[in-house]
Amino acid sequence: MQILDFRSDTVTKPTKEMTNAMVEAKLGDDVFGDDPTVIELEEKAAKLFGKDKALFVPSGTMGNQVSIKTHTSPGEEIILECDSHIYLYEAGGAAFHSGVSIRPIFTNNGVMLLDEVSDSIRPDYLHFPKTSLICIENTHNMKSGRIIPLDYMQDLYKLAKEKNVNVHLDGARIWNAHVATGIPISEYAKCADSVMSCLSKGLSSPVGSLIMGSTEFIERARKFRKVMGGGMRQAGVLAACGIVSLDKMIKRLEEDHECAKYLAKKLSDIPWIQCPEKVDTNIFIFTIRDPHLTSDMVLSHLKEKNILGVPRSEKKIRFVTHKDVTKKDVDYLYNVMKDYNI
Ligand code: TLP
Repeated sequence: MQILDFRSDTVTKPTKEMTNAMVEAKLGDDVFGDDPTVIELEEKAAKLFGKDKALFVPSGTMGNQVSIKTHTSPGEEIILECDSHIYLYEAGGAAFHSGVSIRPIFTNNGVMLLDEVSDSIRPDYLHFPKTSLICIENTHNMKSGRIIPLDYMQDLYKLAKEKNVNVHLDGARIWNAHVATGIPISEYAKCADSVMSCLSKGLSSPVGSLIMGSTEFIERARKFRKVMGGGMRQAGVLAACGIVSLDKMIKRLEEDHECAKYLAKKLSDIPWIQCPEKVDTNIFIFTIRDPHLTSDMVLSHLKEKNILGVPRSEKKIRFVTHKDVTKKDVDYLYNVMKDYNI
């Protein structure tokens, strides 16, 4: 039987159009700066985000790490939300690559209170590190794919600029926020000095992410991408998929959102499941109510039935909807979960 893979939207396989585009791609050497397909992708992305320039990078993690490195100097401090990807899932990269300390702000919904952000920005004082960056994540992965509201982002950016601090947006899934709200991507991007966004999640490219920013920022970032080993040669084979992602795969994210809402509705009638407060996009993180059950127990049962999800803690499990799962798959998942004998 086929495996139903709800672990992440990163598991999506490239479309036929992508594999054709890979074969047809005009190639150069991107470290020499002359791969025409990479140039085309970067120009398209810069335009979409309303920034001067874009830079193609192998992964979202590298995109975030290169951005932090470009914005900061060792010994400085960055502010971010306690459950953000940069804090939880990048293997301590900000300390490792950039030598910065991290000031996490605790929230229930991914929205850092402006007063707390303001209080966390260090005054100029001998004993303090300099606060040089605030990072935000939209949509917020660990808060069940929640959309961070645009007006909040505008207020946060205003505050940051008043305090002379830069803002980096981890917009790995900003496409999902755009599709769900109808707000242009460039409006979100206006609230940040740099943006990272992934092609290899719901947009289904096999590999690749982008960083967008000013010309000066991207030229410095290019150097750090090289330092981190992210300079790729005939990268046009990958960029060709990225172009298909931008041209053809954004609008269809609506289907993933609808599927996630369908999943949430179905699973809400299972007594041992506590659903998230709301499901804005394509991520569904639920809590196990039963005191005797753990995530690992539930997931290994599901695996026996050919369903995959990921643990987010001992009592939390994540399912993500994407192009390669359907409502029919959700029905099967629901039946397996409903019949789980606890
Ligand atoms: N997230 C992955 C895992 O690493 C958790 C996933 O399956 O969701 N920012 C955000 C908000 C992300 O969710 C991710 C990937 C990244 C950055 C990093 O992207 P990659 O995996 O391309 O390094």
